[in-house]
Amino acid sequence: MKRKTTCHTKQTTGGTKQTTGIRKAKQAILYMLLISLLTLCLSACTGTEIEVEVPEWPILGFSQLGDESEWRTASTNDIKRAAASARIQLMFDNALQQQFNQIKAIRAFILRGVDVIAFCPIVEEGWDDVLEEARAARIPVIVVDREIETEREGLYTAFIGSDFHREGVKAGEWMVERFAEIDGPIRIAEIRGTPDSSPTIGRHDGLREVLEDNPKFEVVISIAGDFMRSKGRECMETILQETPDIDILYAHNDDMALGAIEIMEENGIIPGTDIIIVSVDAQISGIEALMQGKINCLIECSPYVGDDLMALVYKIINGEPFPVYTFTETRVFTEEDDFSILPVRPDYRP
Ligand code: GYE
Repeated sequence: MKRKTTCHTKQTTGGTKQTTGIRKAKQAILYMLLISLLTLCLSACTGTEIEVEVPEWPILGFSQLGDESEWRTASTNDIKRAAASARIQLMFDNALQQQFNQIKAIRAFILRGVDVIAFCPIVEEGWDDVLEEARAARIPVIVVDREIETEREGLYTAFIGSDFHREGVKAGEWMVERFAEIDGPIRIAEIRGTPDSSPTIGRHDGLREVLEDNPKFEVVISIAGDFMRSKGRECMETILQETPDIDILYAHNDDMALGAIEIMEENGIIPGTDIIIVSVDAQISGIEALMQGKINCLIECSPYVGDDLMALVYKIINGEPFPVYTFTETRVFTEEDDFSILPVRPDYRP
């Protein structure tokens, strides 16, 4: 694709990691700068406006839901890196945990006439109107990370993210195996993520599905922690006040597990020994806690979908066949693993 331009040429990129992608993006920016400089010199010398051809990058409007967790930071960095590497111009918006900010950002992308819109929906419901607007503007929409719930057909073009129900099931299966030789009742405290979000719903329901067949387990308390470390601390304080006698803590993400661990340690409880801890994400701090024996089991949820997302953007724009649903892998890492095989984060693919 080629775009005619004058001295006012402008391309933006995101991302800061020193990867091959970033190097390529830097080269591209240098190239653009050189062309702009050359154009400026020529027009200054001749007094005329000169047209040069520069490669046109597709524009992706991306609405990130916030920056509540280590997972989210990794996701944002990965999207920015992958866009730069794939030569996609990223219009990035951080909605600071507010659905109305995401809706506003999507409307701005529609007005701007971006090529593709992608967004990580903070909650499952409430997207119909804005997605109808995108459809009316004929802009394809990719739902990333979390899922949406809608009665209407065809409101989005593709989904890329994790299977949260499967994560809940894997957490439950690990608990069943870990406590196979131990008589019940086994008392579980659950710290949930953001209410009405798809990871919270999937991780909650997936666990329940397994526990239904294993009645010796009982979820004695379940409270929402919004996927934040500070809220994990608050939730653990409540748990210790209301139901101190628990065997397992099941946290819907590492950050909340780590907040809860701080409170346990402040109260003389040994995390991973006095209370068995299972959490979801397997980001770097979670992996470190697993290696220190403070977390017993991590269910992986990968934020690294950037490269697949950018490939999808190109396929959609070019009218090529593409997968409508792409799910990331869900591995289980435990205290019994050989730590040398644990993933190194960020695990950018070559
Ligand atoms: O598990 C949590 C984050 O939507 C899968 O959101 C994501 C979740 C992730 O804040 O850490």
